[in-house]
Amino acid sequence: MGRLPEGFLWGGATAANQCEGAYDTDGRGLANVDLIPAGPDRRSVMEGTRRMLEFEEGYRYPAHEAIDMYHHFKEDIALFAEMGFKCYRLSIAWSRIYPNGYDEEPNEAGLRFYEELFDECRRFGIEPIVTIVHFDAPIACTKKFGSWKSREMIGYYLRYCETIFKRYRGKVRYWLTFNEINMILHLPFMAAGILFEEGEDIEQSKYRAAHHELVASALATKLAHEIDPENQVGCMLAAGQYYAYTCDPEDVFAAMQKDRSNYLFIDVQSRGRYPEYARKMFERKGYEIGITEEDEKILAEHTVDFISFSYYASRLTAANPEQYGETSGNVMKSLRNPHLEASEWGWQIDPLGLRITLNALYDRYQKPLFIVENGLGAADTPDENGYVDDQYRIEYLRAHVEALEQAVNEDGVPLLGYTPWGCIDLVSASTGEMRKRYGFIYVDKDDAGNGSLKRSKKASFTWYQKVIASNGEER
Ligand code: BGP
Repeated sequence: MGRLPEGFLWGGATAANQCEGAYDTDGRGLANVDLIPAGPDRRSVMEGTRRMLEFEEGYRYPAHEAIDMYHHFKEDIALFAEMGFKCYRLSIAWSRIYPNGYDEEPNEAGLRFYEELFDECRRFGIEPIVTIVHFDAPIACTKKFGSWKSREMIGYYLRYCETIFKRYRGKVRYWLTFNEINMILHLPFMAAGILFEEGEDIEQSKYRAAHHELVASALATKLAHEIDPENQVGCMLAAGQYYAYTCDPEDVFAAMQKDRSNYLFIDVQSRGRYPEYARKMFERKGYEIGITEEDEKILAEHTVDFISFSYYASRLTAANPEQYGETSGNVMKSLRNPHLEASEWGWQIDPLGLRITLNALYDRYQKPLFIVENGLGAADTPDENGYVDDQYRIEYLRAHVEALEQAVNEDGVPLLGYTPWGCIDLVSASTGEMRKRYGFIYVDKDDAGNGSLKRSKKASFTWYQKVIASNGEER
C-alpha cells in the first residue's frame, strides 16, 4: 500500500450555504440558496419550475441556520486541524461581500469574516481552497436582470472576484470559479439563480447562462493571475464516468454522449474553446448562444490551471434506458448497476469508478486534478454518549482512498489533493436534510431544526487522522 506524494493536500470540503447559517447577519444579502425550502417542493424550486422569490408560510429554509458555522468556525477549524487537515475547501457567500450582487461597495463585515476564517486556517497551516460561487447568486440579481441569463452578471461577478482576490492576496492561493458548473443544466435556479418565462426556450437559455459563466470564469482566471501570479485557478465538474449498460455500440454511444454533456463545460474551461460536438448541437437545435469573437479570445487565452471535481458514483446509461431500473445519484439519475451496492439514498458505490474517472479526465485534459468532493451520505445513530461508530463511512472512504492512490501511483495521474465532502455534518444540497450526513464530525441537529449544534468526533475522525498522518499509507 503506497503513500501519496509529499505535499498532497488532504482535507475536507463544505459550502457556505450548507454550513454557515447566519443568513441575515452582518449585512449579508439574500441569495437563491436561502429561498430553497426543505421538503417535497425543494426539487421543483431548485429546478426553477416552482418560483419562490419570497419566503412562504409553512416552509422551512435549512440554509438560514444550517450548522451555524458562522459562529462556530474557530471550534470547527480547530477540529479540522486536530485531524491533520492540510487544506480546507470552503466557499465564500457572494451576498456577504456584495449583498445585492451589484452594489458599488463591498460589505466590510463580510470581508472581515472570511479574513478571520482564513487567518484561523493559516494559524494551523491549513491551505484554504476557495470556491467563489458554490451555487449561490444574490437574489437581487435574479429580480433585477435575471441573474446569469444576463451578460451584466459577468461584470458583477468580476467586481466580486477582484475584491476578494485583492483582499485575500497571500492568504488564499487556490480558487475554484464555479462549483459543479454542469449543474446549471439540471438545477438552474439552485445552481445559477435563473428562472424562465412562459414559452421561453429553456434549453437555449440554460446554455446562454452557462456561456456567461464560462466567460466570467475565464476572466476571473485572468484577473487572479494578474493580481497574484501565485494564484492557481481551477474549474469544478460534477463528475462520474458514464458506463454503457451493454456492449451494444448504441449503448456505448449513448454513454459517450452523456459524458460529453458534462465535459462540454470543462472542455471550454480547460481547452479554451467549445468542442465541435457542442457547436454542432447548438447549430442543429438553432440555439443562439451569443458567443462573440471577443468571448472566443478570452476563453482561449485564460484556461484553468487545474481541474477539480466531485465524485460520488459512476453513472450508467443505455440507448433505450426505459427497459432498465433507475436509481438516483448526485442530481443526475442513473440506471441501476447490478454490480454495485448503493447508499440509502440510492447513490451507487463504485471506488474503481473514481480511478476510471481520474484517468478519463487526465487522458482528456492533461492538467493536474483535484478531488474536491467525495463521500457517503448516511444516517448516523449516535450512542448514549453522542458517539457515532460509522464503520460504513470508513469503508467507503478507505476504498476510495485506495482507488485514488492507485490512480496516482500506478497510473501516474497528477492529483493535488482530496477533500471529502461535508467533513463536518451539514445540510444536504439535494434534499435539505440534516439526516443525510457525510461528516467526520457529528453535529447535533435534526431535520426539524432541533438540536444543540454540539460537535462530536465520529469513529471516522480518528481513522482519517491516521490516513493523513501516514500520507495515505495507513488506511
Ligand atoms: C454536490 C454539491 C454539494 C453537496 C454534494 C452532496 O452536488 O456540490 O453542495 O451537497 O453534492 O450532495 P447532497 O448534499 O445532495 O447529498
